[in-house]
Amino acid sequence: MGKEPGSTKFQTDFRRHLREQNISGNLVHLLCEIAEASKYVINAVRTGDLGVAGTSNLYGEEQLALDVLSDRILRKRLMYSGVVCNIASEEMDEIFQVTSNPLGMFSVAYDPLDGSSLVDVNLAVGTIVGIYQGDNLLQPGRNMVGAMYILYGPRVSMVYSVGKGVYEFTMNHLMEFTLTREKVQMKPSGDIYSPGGLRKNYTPENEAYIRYLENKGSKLRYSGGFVPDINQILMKGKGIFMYPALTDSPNGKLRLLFELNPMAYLIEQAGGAATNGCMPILDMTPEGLDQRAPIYIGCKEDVAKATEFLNGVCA
Ligand code: AFP
Repeated sequence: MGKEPGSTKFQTDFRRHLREQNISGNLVHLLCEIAEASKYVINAVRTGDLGVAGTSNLYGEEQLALDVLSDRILRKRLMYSGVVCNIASEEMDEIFQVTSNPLGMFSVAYDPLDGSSLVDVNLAVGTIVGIYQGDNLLQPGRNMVGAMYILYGPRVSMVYSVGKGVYEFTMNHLMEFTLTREKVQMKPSGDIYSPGGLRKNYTPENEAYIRYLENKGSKLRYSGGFVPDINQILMKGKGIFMYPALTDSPNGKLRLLFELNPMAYLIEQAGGAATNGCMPILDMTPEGLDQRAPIYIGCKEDVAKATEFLNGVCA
């Protein structure tokens, strides 16, 4: 939940809001460039080719034309922003160096279109971005200087934080992002759960936690899209999302750099928590671009309870 900004004559736009946050001009510029790039991604999602691109990514997953197009839109925007030194994308095999001089620069890790396979059944998808100062992308997520996602759903919303709380902007009919929620805050616990992965592959510990949630009356809400599923928990301020360690994939499915760190940063900024079952996601040091990790993310008490049930069992 968050404070709805008072109705003001002038809708607060993103750049004006950022300038009021007393952050560096370079970071304001970077965040605005990403917001601008999302408008071209929206156009691609709405009208683009839904076919396959005939290529595969680092994980050997077939890339959809939309994945490749969205990645190219974001990468070009970041390359020419003048404030980015290194780029890592879920759709690229390695880090892309824009400049070797990290002074005053940022490095960006992003998933250009998470859940892209959902576009052809008209379900919500999103862009996820994590921002680091300097040139090191393989540092713990706790060192990030900002994170954001753009959710392409019935409405287009953008949620960001630079460490001073979580804010939501919604795109209006002129394709401008205007402030719709300030200082989003999560409740201590909630009644929604988003259980990723095949139940037949759950560990006994995770199975026990799911049964606990069901017995206490939590409602299952799962779309298969990380961004809309997290957004629901964040904006309603209640619940927990998990993509756990599975018997056939002990590190779960989701990627630490491109999916988990940015969302963990935002959820912690809103008073929630995110763990791999043993330690906070943001304290993990990525061993490589393709590192995956189990995740339990959402209300603090729900995440703590999950850790209790897991009893120290983690990848
Ligand atoms: P795609 O990006 O390959 O569509 O996967 C989406 C995702 O990475 C994430 O958005 C979802 O939370 C998760 O996968 C869903 O995975 P399952 O399909 O195994 O539930």
